[in-house]
Amino acid sequence: MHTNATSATEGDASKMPEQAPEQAPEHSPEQAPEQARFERQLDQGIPIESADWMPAAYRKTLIRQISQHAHSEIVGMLPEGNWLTRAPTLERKSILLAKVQDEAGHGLYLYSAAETLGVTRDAMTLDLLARRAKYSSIFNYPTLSWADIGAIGWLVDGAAIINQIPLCHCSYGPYARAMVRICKEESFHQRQGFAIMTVLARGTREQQDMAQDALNRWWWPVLMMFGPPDHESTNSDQSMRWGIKLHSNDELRQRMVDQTVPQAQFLGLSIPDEQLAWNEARGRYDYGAIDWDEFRRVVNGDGPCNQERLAARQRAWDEGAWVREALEAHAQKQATAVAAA
Ligand code: FAQ
Repeated sequence: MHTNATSATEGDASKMPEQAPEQAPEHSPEQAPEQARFERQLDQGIPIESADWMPAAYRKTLIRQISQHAHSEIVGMLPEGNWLTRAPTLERKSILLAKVQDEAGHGLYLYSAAETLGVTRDAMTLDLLARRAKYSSIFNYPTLSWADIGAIGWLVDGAAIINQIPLCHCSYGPYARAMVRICKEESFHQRQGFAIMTVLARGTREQQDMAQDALNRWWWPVLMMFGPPDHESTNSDQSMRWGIKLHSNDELRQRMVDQTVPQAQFLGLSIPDEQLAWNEARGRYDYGAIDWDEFRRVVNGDGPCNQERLAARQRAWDEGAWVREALEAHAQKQATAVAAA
């Protein structure tokens, strides 16, 4: 394990643009005009671009969130990849293959967006492997049946869309622009998941049971995807002031419940929550208590598949060493040829 590399979130000082060194105080008196311009841009909804001055803490928070998002997309390929060789038909197999490849693309756009902030993809990957960076808790759960592929598309991509559509309007331009295409593709993913669930829900008794079992196992972990309850969310206040987050964790979670209950009813499946009830006064659903101990355990490395997921990423990193070396050698050869010319 390569734990000696510079942490992306701690910052690789040699790669940080000069105007915002990672270790600098929030802003010096000389930077007051820049800070004022930054605030003005936020107030007027003008995107912050990579060459603009930005507070070091804003840069650091973006690197944390975007890199964790990128890691989630890449690690998220693993549970679904598990079913590529066992998809029930050739058509389902090719659709799933396209979806998993889309997730790889999302990871790449997001790593690229984070790189505009002065970190390298290698540093971000090493942070993941050294457990300095997180990825979404949801991908630490196993895919036990084909219905889980339907449930992931329907629920996990459904949650991702609810969380990510607002990010198309977040304050950092490269992140916002990456999210536009990602959200379009996630919508297709959500549809394909719902299509799988529809077939199962209208199928044999055994298929209906598979669909219900998948919903039972994924429902609560999906609600946890939105992050801890607002009063425990350490980053929300600041991130919302900066326009990196546009809605609170609890608000987005509530939208997920409200959107999904009618879909489950349409499928004839029951949400595994006895406290779930329409609240006429609020115009929203009330739902039961989430097991936050489970969430903390999974985020801290003790979920059903954490070790397996990180081992897979470590293997990919080790086995890809020759590609990185070949690219480096090629770049050096090109540079030498250009210099000679
Ligand atoms: N898992 O203060 P907050 C997808 C951490 S992509 C693990 O509320 P924040 C596509 C959080 O990092 C899914 N850790 O944090 C797909 C923080 O720790 P830190 C990923 C979590 O950042 C579908 C601490 O808890 N989406 O599904 C989680 O303001 C199908 C305190 O929390 C994104 O990344 C969690 N669920 O809000 C792919 C979207 N929740 O870093 C394949 C962008 C919280 O301070 C197949 N990210 N934590 O050490 C966000 O919107 C935010 O980062 C949140 C968390 C909402 C995830």
